[in-house]
Amino acid sequence: MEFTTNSLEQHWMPFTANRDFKANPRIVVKAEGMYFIDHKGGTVLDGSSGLFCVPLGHGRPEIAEAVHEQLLTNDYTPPFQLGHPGSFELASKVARITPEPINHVFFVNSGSESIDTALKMAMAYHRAKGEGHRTRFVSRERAYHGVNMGGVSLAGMVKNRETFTSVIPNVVTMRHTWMEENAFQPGQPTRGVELAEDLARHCETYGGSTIAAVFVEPIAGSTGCLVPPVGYLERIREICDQHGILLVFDEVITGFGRLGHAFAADAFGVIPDIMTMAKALTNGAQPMGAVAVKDEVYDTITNASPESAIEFFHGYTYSGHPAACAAGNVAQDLYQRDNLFERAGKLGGYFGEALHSLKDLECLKDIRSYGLMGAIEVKPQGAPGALGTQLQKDLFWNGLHVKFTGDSGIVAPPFVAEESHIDEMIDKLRATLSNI
Ligand code: PXG
Ligand code: PLP
Repeated sequence: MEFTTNSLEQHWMPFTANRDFKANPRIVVKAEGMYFIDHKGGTVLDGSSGLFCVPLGHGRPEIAEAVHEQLLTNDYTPPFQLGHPGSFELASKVARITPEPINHVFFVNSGSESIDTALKMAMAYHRAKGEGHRTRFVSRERAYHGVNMGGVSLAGMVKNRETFTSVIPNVVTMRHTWMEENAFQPGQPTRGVELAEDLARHCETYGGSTIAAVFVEPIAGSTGCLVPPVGYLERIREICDQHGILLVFDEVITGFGRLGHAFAADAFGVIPDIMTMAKALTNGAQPMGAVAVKDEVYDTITNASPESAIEFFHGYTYSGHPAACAAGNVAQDLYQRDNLFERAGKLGGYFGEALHSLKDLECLKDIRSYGLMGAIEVKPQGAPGALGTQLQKDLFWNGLHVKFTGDSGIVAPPFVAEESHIDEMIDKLRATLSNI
């Protein structure tokens, strides 16, 4: 094999059509503010905040300087039985904005790791309570919970699991919440609350006392912004309470302001027991995720062990890495200083209307939106997802980055976007989609 510095062959790219990509690559050489610059010099507006993780826009010098300074001062501290100031500071900042009584934060390096961590926390919690017989988990069709084995076991997207059949057992799924009758409705759909009864039926079939936890994305993100029907999350919470089941909100996309509130839990007024988060924690500048839990979950697990013993046998070499904490601390300060969650909520109104203005386009099957998160779903042409994949490429060459998964393009602008950027996104979407 040839090894040259500009060969594309050796890097096996993630979630990418490697052969197609390498034949006609899309290489980003610079990212600044709302835009990418590609290797041909083209300017590409970032309509998806990267992968929903860059709300402050690209290339923030405050973050770069903090990471630089941190690496020179203390590049790495072993996170097991040692600590450094940055992780405690960041945990306090996160706990300050999570709903009460969610006040304890465990650091990981990605959303996928946050899911595996939450699964283990649920197991440890029930075991500490003498309920180790709760071995079943509930998730949902069309769910995305990352790609580690725990997340794949919970997954509801067929392509992410059909190749990988040896997953953890005892996971049952509820139906997803997309309904034809709700198509093109902005915000929360009015119909579909009865879908929450799937959980009651699982409790009846398997016994609620055998279920450890229910995992839901408050808004299913990767599958294309499926907003929960009015009353749905409230009903899921109620059933969990009736049966002593932990409710886990996967807030990897919805966390840190995307919906105009710190978390989806605040936006929908439903408080889970455990929240997983990742994407916007460091503004995408360093890999990092977190799991935040209610005091009761932390206390139950912690107090089940003797004073000097390790209470939870879990952690990663890079949990709470100093550079990631430095980036996270600055990103969290900027969100607060500039009231960016509030800004996301306000801009969300303009954004939702703008996105829904596309509804006359013949090729569209649905448009969904909430806060600064939305999806346009095209009617499939040929194999499912084929058109979506083509559109993502076409949009890029037309100067707009929108991440498609299957036939849904997920539009999620940075919170620092101006209305003119939203207009530019809509114009580019219209121009490209009109050509189908
Ligand atoms: N949970 C949810 C709800 C997510 O959206 C993860 C967990 C996993 O996070 P990591 O950091 O391990 O990727 C995610 C990530 C897409 C897309 O195109 C979605 C995600 C990641 C990449 C692409 O929809 N979601
Ligand atoms: N594999 C081996 C052989 C290891 O020693 C370790 C960590 O020490 C891991 C995997 C896990 O790596 P990480 O802690 O970065 O997740």
